Amino acid sequence: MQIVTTHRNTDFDALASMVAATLIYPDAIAACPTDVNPNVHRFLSLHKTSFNIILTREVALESVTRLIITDTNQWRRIERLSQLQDREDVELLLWDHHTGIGDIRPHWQCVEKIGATVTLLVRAVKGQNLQLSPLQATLFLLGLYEDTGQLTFSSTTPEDARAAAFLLEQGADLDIVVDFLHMAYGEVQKKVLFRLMRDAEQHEIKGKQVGIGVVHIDKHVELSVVVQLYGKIVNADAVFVIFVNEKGGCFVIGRSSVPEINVNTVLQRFGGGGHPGAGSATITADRVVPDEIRQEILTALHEVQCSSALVADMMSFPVTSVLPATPMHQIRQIMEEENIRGIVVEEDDRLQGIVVLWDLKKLRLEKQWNSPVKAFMNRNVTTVSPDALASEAADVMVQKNIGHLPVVQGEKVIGIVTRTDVINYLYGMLPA
Ligand SMILES: [Mn+2]
Repeated sequence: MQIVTTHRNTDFDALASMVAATLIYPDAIAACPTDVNPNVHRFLSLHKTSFNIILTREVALESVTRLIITDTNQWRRIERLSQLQDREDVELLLWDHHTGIGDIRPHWQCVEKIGATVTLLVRAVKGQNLQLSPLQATLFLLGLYEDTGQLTFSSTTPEDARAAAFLLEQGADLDIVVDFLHMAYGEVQKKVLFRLMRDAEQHEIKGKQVGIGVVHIDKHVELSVVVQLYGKIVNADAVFVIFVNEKGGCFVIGRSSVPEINVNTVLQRFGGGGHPGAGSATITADRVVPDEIRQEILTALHEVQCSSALVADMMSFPVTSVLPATPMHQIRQIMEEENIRGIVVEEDDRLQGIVVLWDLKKLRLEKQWNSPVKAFMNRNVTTVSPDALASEAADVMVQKNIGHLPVVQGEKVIGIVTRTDVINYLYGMLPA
């Protein structure tokens, strides 16, 4: 009998590695320790029947011929099956990412410094072209994320990230992953969270809920998870927390879950940055008054919100387009039927020109209605990129007095901005 096992206080990397090993060694049975971590326990109580897992105490020790150990190199962490350590007729295999000194002396091993042990097994799964079920992929991703802090721990390797990509391709369910991953909160984080709950202010800015807090800390710890959790608990669209250290310096962490609030833009004012959804800024000026920073964030939020809408947010699509050979009478018909004043002319997915209602007035003779649109269209078209600011597009249209601004990505027209779109934008009637 072949047995796979793992360490006591089984975490997700351990459980995932054990289950993955049963794919690599199809004749092996997974034997799980009795004491597993609480979140693993919760996972197993729901999914136990989906995996073929027994308890270590159910293993008939005398019939074991091969023992595959995952995620530990120490016998003392192995429940019951450590009794097999001196049996010469048992072949020992080890898969682990702990490179410290251990006392397990395997006959064969795959031990590497890598973010998660399961990454090593995913490598073997890929190598053998094995297909994973979405449930297996989900469990493996849980293990991988737990041991790498969602790929943020410094122990994370590029291969861990590639393994995560592979598991997502295999159908790993991120909702389930998030549900079972418990972030590790230390005492400092708990204190910070408590103070935020007690002291942080809630503001409503243009219909969005924003939490802003100031917290004094004397120890540098991982704080972004707390900021994120606080935002979730108070159901804020965005949160900004100013951390003040004992030297008087400030560190701001921002998170946003709505496109209207761009954390990167707000924190750039303080020399920081990041992404629209997450960012930070370190303020090292001599005199830092947290309350001034708080005020400036609020000011930024009021300003940024009106100017941060992008062309992609305001444009109309799909765009009505025709081929250059389309006769003018058809252009007139389309404009009437669709009640539009401008039509884009494209060929092979490339913008060739634009024809607007005004152009129809150039036609003097009846037979001209049979001429192709390319004879009357405007070839010198002003365009805009979808990630330009909405305000920029509005400025261009006002300055050039044009009513139609095609939105172009590469050479392809993906939308159009009309005067109606600009008016809706200027009067704040963009869809939320
Ligand atoms: Mn591990």
